[in-house]
Amino acid sequence: MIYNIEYETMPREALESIQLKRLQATLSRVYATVPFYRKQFTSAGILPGDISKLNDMQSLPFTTKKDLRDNYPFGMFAVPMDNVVRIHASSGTTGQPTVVGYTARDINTWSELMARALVAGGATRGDIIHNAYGYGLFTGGLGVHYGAEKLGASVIPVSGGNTKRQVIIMKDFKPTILTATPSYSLHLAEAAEEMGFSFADFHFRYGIFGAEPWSEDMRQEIERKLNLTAIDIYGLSEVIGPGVSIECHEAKQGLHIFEDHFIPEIIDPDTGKVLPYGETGELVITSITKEAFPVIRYRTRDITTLNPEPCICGRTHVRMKKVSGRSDDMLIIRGVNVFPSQIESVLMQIEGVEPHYQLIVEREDNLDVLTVMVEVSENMFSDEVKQLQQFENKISKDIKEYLGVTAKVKLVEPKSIARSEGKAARVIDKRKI
Ligand code: DLL
Repeated sequence: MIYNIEYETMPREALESIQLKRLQATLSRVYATVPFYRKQFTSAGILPGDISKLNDMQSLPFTTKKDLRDNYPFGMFAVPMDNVVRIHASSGTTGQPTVVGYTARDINTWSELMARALVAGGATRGDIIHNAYGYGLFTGGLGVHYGAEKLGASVIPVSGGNTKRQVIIMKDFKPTILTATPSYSLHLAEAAEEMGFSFADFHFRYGIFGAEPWSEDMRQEIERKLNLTAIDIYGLSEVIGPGVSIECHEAKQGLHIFEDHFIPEIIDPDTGKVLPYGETGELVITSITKEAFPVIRYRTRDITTLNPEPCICGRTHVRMKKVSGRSDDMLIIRGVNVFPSQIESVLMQIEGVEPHYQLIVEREDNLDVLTVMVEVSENMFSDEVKQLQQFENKISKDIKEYLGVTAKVKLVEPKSIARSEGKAARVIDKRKI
């Protein structure tokens, strides 16, 4: 099923003509109302009226997270506070949070996009959605909530945390869709098992997971452990929250970006050059319908690839590949570039390894040392020390073979790595402290 047939299956030409109109209107508005954008355009020698075709936008300057921080808290808002009905913020790991605002119309737009997303991910009006994304300043909880209500599904606003109570709710209310971060979904599965339940006894059809990178191998692990079909949803607070893009359950091959609201580009993160479809680089997004907090050519830092091929689901919107990581999450270990998700992929292919791991990076004698802490299954951990050492060596060898990076592997007791109720902290980079 498709929630908004007209827009989601619009032929390319019509879609691009809408994009151009909306882009032009957004540019004129931000130029008139946001001093930051007026300054940016002026220093690039561009007036909003100069943009007469979509490609012209490539001459507009990028907007970065630093720009948002410099204008903390409300400096990037394009409407007076009177018109702002909601504020969210992303905590970020360093420095000031990023603050975003929504008008009543923005909330409507977001709800529609989330309703579309839920339907693409397999939901219908008849579903009961167990929404374990955090409610609060984080956009996940309320984003899914409004979309679910717009669709007419039943939403359980359980939020993150109180994990045991969540298991009881799953058993008693019989929800059919789970929405959570992938890492929290595994925590829920583990808690259910500890309480003597299994997801096989629950009623989930689909899980709609996002807010953090998770590899294809992690998807398989989740589908196996939770007995559901796992769908990837992507978004970021700066652009709207969840609902920028989602996989369709029909293909599960790339995430459709709602292009009637967002214009995506892929750039080379080092040079800023726009790359053609099919090439991998940093995703840049321009929002073309937002009122309170529009962003122009926002550098997401997320690494992906765009695919314009038609999709079996009938949607015409371009698909982005599963995000492999953020350019600022990329680890450089003695000169070798590696994303945490690549290590995750290697780990998930090894039998006896649990989907809980942490990467610790340190510097010893001026050399980078990567330690991979990984949990193993109960029965494996009770094995002899010698066997564990052999297993550590095998994992280390696999990582070296697949990724070319040298890592120390440390097997740790089951359940000893901290569980998250939201986004998992996969990397501790002591070089940065
Ligand atoms: O994480 C919004 C969201 C909520 C998306 C619920 C999906 C589901 P922020 O807290 O601002 O917003 O974090 C945004 O999280 O730039 C990516 O680096 C990462 N991210 C989000 N979704 C995915 C995903 C929400 N599906 C940042 N795969 C983004 C990989 C993701 N990374």
